[in-house]
Amino acid sequence: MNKKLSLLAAAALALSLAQPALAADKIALVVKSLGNGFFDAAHQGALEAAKELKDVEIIYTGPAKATAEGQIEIVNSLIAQNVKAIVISANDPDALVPSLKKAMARGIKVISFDSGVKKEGRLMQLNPSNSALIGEKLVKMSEQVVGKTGEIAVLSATAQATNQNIWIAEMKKVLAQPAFAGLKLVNVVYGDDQTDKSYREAQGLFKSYPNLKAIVAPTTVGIAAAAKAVQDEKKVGQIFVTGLGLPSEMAGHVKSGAVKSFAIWNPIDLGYSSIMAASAFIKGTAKGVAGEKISLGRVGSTTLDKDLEGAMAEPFTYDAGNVDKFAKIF
Ligand code: RAM
Repeated sequence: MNKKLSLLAAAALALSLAQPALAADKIALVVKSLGNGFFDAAHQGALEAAKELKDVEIIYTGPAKATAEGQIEIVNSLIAQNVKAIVISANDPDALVPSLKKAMARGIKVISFDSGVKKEGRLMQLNPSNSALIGEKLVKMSEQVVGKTGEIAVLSATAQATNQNIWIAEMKKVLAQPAFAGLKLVNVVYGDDQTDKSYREAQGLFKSYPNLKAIVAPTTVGIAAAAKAVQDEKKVGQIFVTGLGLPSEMAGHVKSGAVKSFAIWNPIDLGYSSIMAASAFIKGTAKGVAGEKISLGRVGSTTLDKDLEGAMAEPFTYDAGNVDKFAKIF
């Protein structure tokens, strides 16, 4: 090699060393709040998707408490960090729209999952399952423990949570049917997806409604806290708890008898699917139009409806027969 050529080769080598291989696309997974086992499982699925996609880095983030204000701050800082996509489970359907619109105006692909934002604030919403089906399941599981007549109460997450509010509205539609006329929904209270507040709200229900037969908690945090309160206050057999829970957090409560059955979809798959959908938008293979089929990798695909929403899978029911097996997974 002559001197000129070797100098060129050295320069080329220096350049290649200075410029690392293509930087990974940053996808932010913004959850309702940190410290929630449901979102930890979704994060696990997100990491799995990133590994499969190879060129993706996950930024897992969320506020300490499930508030829209906390999420707005986070979204604004993610815009400044130049992330490629934001995947959010929102604490409010409306409040986040302006900051998410700002993100989209800067070219960031925004999708909501689990708890959605209004259509104008995202390219699509990935629902874990069909909302009407979830509402019906919650009522049917209550009927199983209460029987045809009795008082039930809902212990929800936050008052503005999009997903819980939709499920409660669906429950009310089912309860309005003549077949469920004997089930009386006496109150809806909010534990804000905090264990201590949910526990206190459950205790409050025991006091206010001495004839209460079931607490239905469509939140993994609320259902575990309510079941513990039932156990601690020695109300097993008198008040049953049902709703949406994680097998890993509920197995002990099924054993205590406070819970007969509960439901959930696979949160790992939900996190995985959300990142796969976000990646399709980054690559430009997904556009976000009604009727479009969005690929969710190993989970399959979902078709967007007129509101640009798609669903992942059906909820699965857990009881003494299968809870231990799934408790090892999520
Ligand atoms: C809690 C959260 C989440 C919800 C589950 C069922 O972890 O509120 O949004 O989907 O419960």
